[in-house]
Amino acid sequence: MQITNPVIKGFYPDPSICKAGDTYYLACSSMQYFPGVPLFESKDLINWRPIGHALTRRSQIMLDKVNSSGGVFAPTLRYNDGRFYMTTTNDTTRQNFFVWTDDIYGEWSEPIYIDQGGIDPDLYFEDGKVYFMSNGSDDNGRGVILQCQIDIVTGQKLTPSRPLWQGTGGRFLESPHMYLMNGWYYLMAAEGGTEFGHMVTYARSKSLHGPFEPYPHNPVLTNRNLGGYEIQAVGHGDLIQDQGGNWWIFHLGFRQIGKWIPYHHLGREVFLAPVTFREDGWFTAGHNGTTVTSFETNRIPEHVVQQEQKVYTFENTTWAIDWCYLRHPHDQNYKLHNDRLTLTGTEVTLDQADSPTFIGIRQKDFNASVACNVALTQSGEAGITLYMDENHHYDFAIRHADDQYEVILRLNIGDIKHVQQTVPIGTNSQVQLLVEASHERYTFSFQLDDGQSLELGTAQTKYLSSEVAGGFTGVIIGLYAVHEDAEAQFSSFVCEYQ
Ligand code: 6LW
Repeated sequence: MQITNPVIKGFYPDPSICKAGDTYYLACSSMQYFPGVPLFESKDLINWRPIGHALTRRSQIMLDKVNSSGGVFAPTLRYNDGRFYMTTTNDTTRQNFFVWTDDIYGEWSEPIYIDQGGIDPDLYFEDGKVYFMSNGSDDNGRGVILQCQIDIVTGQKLTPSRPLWQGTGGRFLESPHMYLMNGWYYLMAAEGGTEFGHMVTYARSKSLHGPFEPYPHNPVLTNRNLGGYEIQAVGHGDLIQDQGGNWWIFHLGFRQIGKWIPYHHLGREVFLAPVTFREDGWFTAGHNGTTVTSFETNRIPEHVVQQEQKVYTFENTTWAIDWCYLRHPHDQNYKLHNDRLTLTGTEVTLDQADSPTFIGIRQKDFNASVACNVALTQSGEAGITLYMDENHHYDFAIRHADDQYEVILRLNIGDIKHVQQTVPIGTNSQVQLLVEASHERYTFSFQLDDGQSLELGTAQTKYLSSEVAGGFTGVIIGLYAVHEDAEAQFSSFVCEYQ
């Protein structure tokens, strides 16, 4: 069958995967968004269904005023002896912790902290013992993977943290995962940074504690030499063996806007590539060590069809699963119904690294049309924001000013905050906002109840990219209300991908 990448689209970085019975589960990082650590399930490795999050309670994760792209970094998801474990870093508080659950569709435990620094923690279970790894640095400041044994009940360290492997010399050695296969321990990691130089490297040893011998042809997977190719920044992966015994790597990458437009605004997404173990015990990954947009494979049964949800509405999504808030929400400002949403604004604006009244869904592909009815019942401003971070967002809204209403398009690109257009709409307090997204541009228009419609202008997607804004997130289609007297009703939301 033909597999098309990415297998999970939109801002879902740092995938980690495990298997329980005949089902695969996958977790991603979530930075400043809440709930934290989105979870997915799949029966065939190709079709992934979102099922919830690991961090759903304030007590599990401190997100108050965390900087954008701070908060929840890369997780590792593991299943051992009937129990799921998820370990991650709160990069803002610089704490590593894990949570566990016996029901992945339910709630997870309170956090159990581990006194080892670094990011990208990993858990490895063997013979009743549990080993914890994260990245760190040695006495000379060089990146190294650190390992200690922990008590899985208390999180207490049972051994000192020991350096295991220094990688192959690429910058930002991170994302360690440990696997045992046919008598070899494989220590896989990422190097090169999560941008265009990203790569997957690995080493192996006969002992869990090393010494680790690097794969002679590292990096085993990277797209860093595929200039202009749509998929870039391939790295940070996790291995899984399928029911048929085949190995795969799930990893992050991003899709750049165009061949000569090396920017990405959809965030880091989840990609899949085959892994093949050779007779000498080393493994190769991808297609000539790269990840491609589509490939043929006979490893997945022919009857499996790769499906994709193209339309997202209030009715066919679940608030707690598909939507997210900026940091911890003030619950009283959100009324979530099946077919409509009521938001109450506060003084907190979208320009602050705080928690404005905002609920969003990831932009999952380049070409999309978004429509939503917005009715403003009092003063203030409410609408749709294409949100990268507090300094980079395009706001398209209805606003109350001088006893009249207007539609406003405001572009926020770093220090440049520009009102592109305002159109007075008299006493109309309700509009239908429409956004057409293509690879390179967003086009904004609106329609009034009497059928009148008007285009407000366009804006380039690349100014919302990570290359402009910095950070590790992607564009979220946010519905928002600002100003403490603002109350707005949103209905008939449709986001349709071509
Ligand atoms: C993550 C690090 C990375 O923890 O990005 O791609 C960081 N790699 O490993 C944030 O997601």
